[in-house]
Amino acid sequence: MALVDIKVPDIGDFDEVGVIELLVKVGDTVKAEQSLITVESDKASMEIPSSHAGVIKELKVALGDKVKEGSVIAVIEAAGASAAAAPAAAPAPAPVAASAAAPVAAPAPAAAAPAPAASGRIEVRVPDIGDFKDVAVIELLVKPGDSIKVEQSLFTVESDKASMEIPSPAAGVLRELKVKIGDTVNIGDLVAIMEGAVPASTAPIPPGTPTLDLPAAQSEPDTPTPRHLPVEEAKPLSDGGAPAAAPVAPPHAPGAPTLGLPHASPSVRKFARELGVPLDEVKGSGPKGRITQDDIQNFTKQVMSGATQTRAIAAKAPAAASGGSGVGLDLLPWPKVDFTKFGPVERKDLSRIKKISGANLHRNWVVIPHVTNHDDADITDLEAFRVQFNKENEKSGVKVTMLAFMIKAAVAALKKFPEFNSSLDGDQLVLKNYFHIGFAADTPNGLVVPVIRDADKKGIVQISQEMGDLAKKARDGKLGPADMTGGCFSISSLGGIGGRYFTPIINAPEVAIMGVCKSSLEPKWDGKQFAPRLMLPLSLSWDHRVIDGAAAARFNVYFASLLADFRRIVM
Ligand code: CAO
Repeated sequence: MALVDIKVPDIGDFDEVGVIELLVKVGDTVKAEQSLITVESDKASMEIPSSHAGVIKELKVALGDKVKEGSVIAVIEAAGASAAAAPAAAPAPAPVAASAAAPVAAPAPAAAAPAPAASGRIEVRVPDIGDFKDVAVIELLVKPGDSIKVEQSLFTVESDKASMEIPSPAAGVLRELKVKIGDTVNIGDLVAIMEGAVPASTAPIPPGTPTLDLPAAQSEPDTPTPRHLPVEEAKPLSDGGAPAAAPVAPPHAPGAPTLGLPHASPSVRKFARELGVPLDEVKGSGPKGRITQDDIQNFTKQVMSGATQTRAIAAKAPAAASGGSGVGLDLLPWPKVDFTKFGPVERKDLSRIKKISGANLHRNWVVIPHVTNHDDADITDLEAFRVQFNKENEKSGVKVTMLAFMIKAAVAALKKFPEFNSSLDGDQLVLKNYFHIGFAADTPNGLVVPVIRDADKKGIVQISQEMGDLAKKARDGKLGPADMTGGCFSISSLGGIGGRYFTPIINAPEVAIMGVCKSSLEPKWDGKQFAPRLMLPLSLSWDHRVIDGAAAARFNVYFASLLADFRRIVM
């Protein structure tokens, strides 16, 4: 038994590639050639196999690490191997560059400088893709008429160990694409006709030479192209004649299980990473469920519009309690505690309302960039009027509440600042010409938000009456969907309870919410003296994707000014 360092073999011209998946863990027994990790560049993803059978004693890489040829990825206690015999990384395989026009017979180095170019028809052929036979075309990345840059990926092929994009060997206009999705291709197949600058020197592919190369082209120095892939029978010998750590993988087997990773090309993976899209939650619309760039864009649009949620968001509250992994948001798993160790406990199911509202609140909190502005409204005169009015109308049976005045003030403020009466829909803002105002109601089963429809067309007394009816319905658990949908803006009042300020969570797809707390008498300077004034604390939360801070401050000031002098509402 000996400890053997397993190193990254020759992976071509890359300086460094990212580790995107660990396929084994410490303690695992692995076979020779079993894949240990998956690495990825912007053009290819590939599995790095073990050069030895044995038990993994140490994993030297973590997700996100960068590795390059010679990096030690694991230490294995290898059966029957001596440390001295441990192979180093595989020697560079026979270099092969991409074919463009007629292939040249003589071998040439991979990084061969391009010879002077000529202009005209270019036949693009499949470059050396190692010993793979009948590799499936799974994605077309260009179409006839497109202007193509050198190295631009034309289509993606896939084996069971790697997916790779076939780059163009030259710049020009694509005249004809000779392959379609589902076709299988082999080295040398004519796949496209282009018109443009032809690199006169193309890479040679000595027939029958086993190689580890991936498609290559005349690379620009700073845009390395992946070349090397694990291939069967490609076992270059080390200097001493011992088997090198050249990775070996079976040839493409149609229908064989693919990588544990979601089905997507390297460039799509990169795109998803840049947007922070969890690929395993995206439904692929390509062949065999392959995820395309459009799928990523559509997923992002849906998340942003609130039409869908990532698993991390949707499952957070309930999953958190049940020990969700937190992987989607890169959070620590929810703590799992045996509370009975510390004292007696009881368990109670969350109410149906709490489960639904919890998931919605959590989505809104995570997806919307909330900002909350606090202010105070002087409601001394309005409260005096309200009390007086209620006294005069005691017999009517309707009590006018401060909240009804606030609903009316909200309508006026929405009219003055229309972006507060909007919803985001992808890249568009939907501005509403109606005024339905929701109010948060506390019920024994949890929080609900009934909606006063067309509040602009109703008087304060009618609003108070409807609010009373809806609040009762809410407490009795009798609100229907029609009572709770279509809101433009919400008010959450804790005024009857207490507190100073808080951060109300926006009720998506609305873009703002007003939170109010308990008013209190405060000394205010009137220019000559301190006078007692009844001050109402306001907390306006707003969606920073739609509303700017200055607009929010103006909204608050205007809202407060209406409550301070309600005559302004008719001005
Ligand atoms: N400051 C001081 N007193 C206030 C007040 C304020 N801002 N708002 C209400 N009050 C007083 C009322 O005048 C009333 O006093 P009286 O009984 O002496 O007249 C008392 O508090 C109770 O009012 P209320 O709560 O019954 O009536 P309302 O119209 O203010 O609110 C409703 C109705 C349904 C919104 C409320 O009962 C409720 O459920 N509030 C909780 C909302 C909530 O949970 N929000 C948090 C959501 S998390 O974002």
